[in-house]
Amino acid sequence: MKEKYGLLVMAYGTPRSLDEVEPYYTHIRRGRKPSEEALNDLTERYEAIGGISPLAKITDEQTEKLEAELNKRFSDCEFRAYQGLKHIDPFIEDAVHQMKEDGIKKAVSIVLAPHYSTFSVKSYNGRAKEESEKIDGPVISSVESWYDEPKFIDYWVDQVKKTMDSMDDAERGKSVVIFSAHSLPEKILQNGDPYPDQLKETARLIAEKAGIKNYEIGWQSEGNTPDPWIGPDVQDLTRDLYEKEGYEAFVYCPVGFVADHLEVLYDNDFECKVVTDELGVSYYRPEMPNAKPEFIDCLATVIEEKLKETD
Ligand code: FEC
Repeated sequence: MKEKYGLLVMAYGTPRSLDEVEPYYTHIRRGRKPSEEALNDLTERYEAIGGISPLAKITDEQTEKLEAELNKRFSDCEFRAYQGLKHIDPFIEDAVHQMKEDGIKKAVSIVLAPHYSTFSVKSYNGRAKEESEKIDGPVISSVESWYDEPKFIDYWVDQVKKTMDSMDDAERGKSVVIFSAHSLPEKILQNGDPYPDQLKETARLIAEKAGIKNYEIGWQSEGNTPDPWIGPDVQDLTRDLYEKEGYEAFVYCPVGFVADHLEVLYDNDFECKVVTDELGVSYYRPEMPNAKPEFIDCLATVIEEKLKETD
């Protein structure tokens, strides 16, 4: 009989209707209800991208396709996928309980975010392991990061090259690529969090292979809290680069994310575009990985490598 393996796919989660925005936002704020104003602001952002975020559908598709790809690659075990979300049901803990109920003894987990940080990946993996230990659930081997996986780098190299090829020589000569990830409070840096260095390395690897000389690191989607967040923010960076370097085309690559969702469709495609329109320069944003075959192949390779390590 084939060995059964749990495949725990963890992701941020998104409200599936406007009614779910409040409980979702409250969960993000660790149980504190948002003010009326903050809630309206978030609801308006969802409305601006069409009512709800496509993230739920994309995460489902990524999970299903990854399960199928792993079952194709491994003939001696059967992978069964479980989705565990950070801020909405099915929560990470629900997925761990379901695995136990289904008799899963061993599982491998991956977070659909390439860069490790104490705020994100550490908390996803910690919640999964803690719950499993509490209920004597499956032993979970967790992928910690995959920001330098060659297939991930190649995905973005192809996208950047495709974007550059769509420009004429004059525009290409005055273009800059901005690689970005979600900002986090600056206090994470005090304890040597690897997040910023991992983003820098992703950017360096993509730029080198795509032959891009003009590139910068930016941070986006900063939260609405009084403490300082890692910068420069992508919008400020756009203005600065325009003033200091005179670039005329801006290519935004939000490589810290893997799907079309609010933080890309609003924070890049709306907010950054407001700035480029105001400056009279071109806005480009290559396609996100979503559930494209080459990205599923990348995730399956990351899992395969993790399993080799734990054998
Ligand atoms: O619904 C969607 O389409 C968007 C989903 C979404 C993704 C996402 C990714 C990350 N976040 C990270 C960190 C933080 C921190 C705070 C924070 C706040 C929000 C809010 C919304 C939201 N995030 Fe998010 N994030 C997404 C959505 N995020 C909505 C609340 C409103 C706002 O601030 O805009 C601040 C929390 C606090 O108040 O203390 C910190 C990180 C990622 C990338 C890694 C990952 O995917 O886990 C890091 C997708």
